[in-house]
Amino acid sequence: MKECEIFSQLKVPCGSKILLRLDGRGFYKLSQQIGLKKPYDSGFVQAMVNTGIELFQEFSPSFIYTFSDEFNILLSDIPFSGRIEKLNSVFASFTANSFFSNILKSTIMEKKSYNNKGQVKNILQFLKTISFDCRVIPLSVKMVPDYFKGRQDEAWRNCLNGYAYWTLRKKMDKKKAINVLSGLKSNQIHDLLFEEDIIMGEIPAWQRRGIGIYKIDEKVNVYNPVMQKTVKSSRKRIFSDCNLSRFEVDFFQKIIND
Ligand SMILES: Nc1nc2c(ncn2[C@@H]2O[C@H](COP(=O)(O)OP(=O)(O)OP(=O)(O)O)[C@@H](O)[C@H]2O)c(=O)[nH]1
Ligand SMILES: [Mg+2]
Repeated sequence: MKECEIFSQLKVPCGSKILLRLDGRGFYKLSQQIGLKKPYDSGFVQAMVNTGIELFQEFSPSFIYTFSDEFNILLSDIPFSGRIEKLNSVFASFTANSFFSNILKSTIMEKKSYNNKGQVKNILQFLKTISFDCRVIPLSVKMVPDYFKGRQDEAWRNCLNGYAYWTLRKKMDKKKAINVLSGLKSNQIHDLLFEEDIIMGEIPAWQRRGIGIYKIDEKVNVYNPVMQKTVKSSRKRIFSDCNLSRFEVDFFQKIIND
């Protein structure tokens, strides 16, 4: 029967950079069920960042970029000999498990507002359905910056539309809000928000540009027993960057070469 496992030897192409994109399944419904703040819920975002850090600790990629309910993972060494079934299934299940425990911490365990046992049971029941899809995207080295620029543009569109939609929803129903927004150009959305005292340039960078997780050099003092004194050294540490600039080619040259 082994011959029926026709996809098991399907591998990523040799010589390519490999990108994995994971996306939460049905997270709109999840956001409603667990009562996330709109358009951004800091507990949810913290759970995404913590999950990104756990992915980094487990698989040592070059870079992870997250916004909304997605993770973009630029692999360094390609695990499982590049077998696509393994990459998709292991990354998706690892991410779902990690996100489940992180969102549990930032909702039920930290929010004092769920004091009713029935409500907690319902939320727990819903959190058990958490799953992520995963796709494998082979890219040439040259395409890596463009890929991330594309995702960052998507984060920005999400941010602008999210603020506009939820600002309008304070005054009108869903249908009307969608109607008002349809066909508006981005400068018109800016004006609409400006009238409500929301200046998009002042929104936190992590909402406008997403969050990057990567390794940085850190200076540390270590005791050298041979010299019998404390000396300066440097070591790498995982860093979650909530203050990203707009992605440029240079940023990825450093990430890929490190
Ligand atoms: N309220 C709130 N919702 C969020 C936040 N981050 C992500 N979301 C929700 O996550 C959704 C992500 O978009 P999609 O991936 O297109 O929607 P989905 O429901 O997950 O659909 P599928 O991915 O196709 O299964 C958004 O539409 C939001 O509803 C947040 O900080 N606050
Ligand atoms: Mg989704």
